Amino acid sequence: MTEERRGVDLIGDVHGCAISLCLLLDRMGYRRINGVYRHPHRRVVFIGDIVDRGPHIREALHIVRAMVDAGEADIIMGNHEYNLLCYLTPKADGEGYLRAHTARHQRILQQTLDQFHGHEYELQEYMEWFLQLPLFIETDRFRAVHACWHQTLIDQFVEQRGGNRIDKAFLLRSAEEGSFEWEVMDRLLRGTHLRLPNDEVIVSKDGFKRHFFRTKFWSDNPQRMGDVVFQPDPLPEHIARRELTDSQRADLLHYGPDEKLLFMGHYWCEGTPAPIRDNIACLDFSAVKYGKLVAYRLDDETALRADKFVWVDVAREVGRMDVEMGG
Ligand SMILES: [Mn+2]
Repeated sequence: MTEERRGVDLIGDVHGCAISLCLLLDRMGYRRINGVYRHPHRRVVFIGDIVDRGPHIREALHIVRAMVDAGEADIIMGNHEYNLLCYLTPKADGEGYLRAHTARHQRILQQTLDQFHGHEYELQEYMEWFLQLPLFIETDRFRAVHACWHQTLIDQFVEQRGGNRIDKAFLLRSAEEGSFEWEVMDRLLRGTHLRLPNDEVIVSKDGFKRHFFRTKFWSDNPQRMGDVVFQPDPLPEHIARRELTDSQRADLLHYGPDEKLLFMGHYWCEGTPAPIRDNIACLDFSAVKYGKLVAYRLDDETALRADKFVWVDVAREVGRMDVEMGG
């Protein structure tokens, strides 16, 4: 079977849920051969966010990287891989790090740092690997990006870089808010958002204070803030009812219904996996919050189908994982 005829299984945010990842791969017919999960006529695309929060982050990275190195999978960068890179990369002038070591930032990646304690060399190697991960993938059948397909930025990026990857200099510049590099990483990996009016703050379920809410980039002619919100924490009623201003509307992107199939992660969806629209699917169903680890099994269809989602319900992953950690 030629490479381009292989079916593609796209997998959403793993966040250290390595046992669930093994169960999901097993359920889809992948078998571990010499330490690498393989399928006779399918391959995987990981949508990013392998790290942070979950109980088996090193194991999850090991499984994913072994597949990528063996040509059994591709992976695009998630905002958590990017954040970790920035957290561990000193600024060019040596004054601190690209991502400040604040309590808030540290809390998000604490499990990753803890689980790599005593494996600092391995972590450093993963940082080099993260740095060269593609930000997006486009094939004749589909597109994949962690949070938001922004065609204008992607076109500019490809023109400037001749491909879909950053490098160290790009990473350093991406720490400067407002730079082109910052905008690319922010939009593609964190998505679009709007500021809450009147300096209001939402406290998310996991205790983070937020001045912004995450927005859809596919709404057709939205009128109110409630029409574009896309996150598990609902907007307070008085904010949801608020009319969008022209400039806010101009900031929202529109991924049209006739565009290529698009897969993303990132958004902490809940409930039963299904397409958002015929050509858009989110594969993040909050695995690390005891939701679902989700895959979409893509073949030759040109409209997404609800019956092609596969998932495992994530149980509390306890104990040691029996994963070969060599290499
Ligand atoms: Mn995520």
